[in-house]
Amino acid sequence: MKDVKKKLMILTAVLLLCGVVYAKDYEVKKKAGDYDVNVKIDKNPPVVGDNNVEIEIKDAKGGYVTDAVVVVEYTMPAMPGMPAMKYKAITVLDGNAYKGKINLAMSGSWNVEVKITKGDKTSKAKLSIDAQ
Ligand SMILES: [Cu+2]
Repeated sequence: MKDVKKKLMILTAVLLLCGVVYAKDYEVKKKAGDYDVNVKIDKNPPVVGDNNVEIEIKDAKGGYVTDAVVVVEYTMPAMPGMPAMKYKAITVLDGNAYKGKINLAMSGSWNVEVKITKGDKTSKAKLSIDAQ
């Protein structure tokens, strides 16, 4: 009896360990004008509800851009029984990354636009995510 418990505990530990190893962030690299944009979402795949987003932006020289205003717009086109949805999330700079939260109202494909404004210039990175 004790042996079975021990085996179960080891099995659980192995499963937990695997979970930790494979629970990777959802990550996409995109170009926005001259910028290299790296978008990370803490859920993989992104989920219906809250998802934390982390955005790193590098200029053409490879340096972090930390003085921009970064907004995330996410939309879903109209579908039968559902009007088009459009939301906006602001981000706050933390270290070298802009952090924000997007709340996906339903599962399916969302168009995400990262708008980077510096001075009077706005650059956009577009991606699409599939919420589960
Ligand atoms: Cu929808």
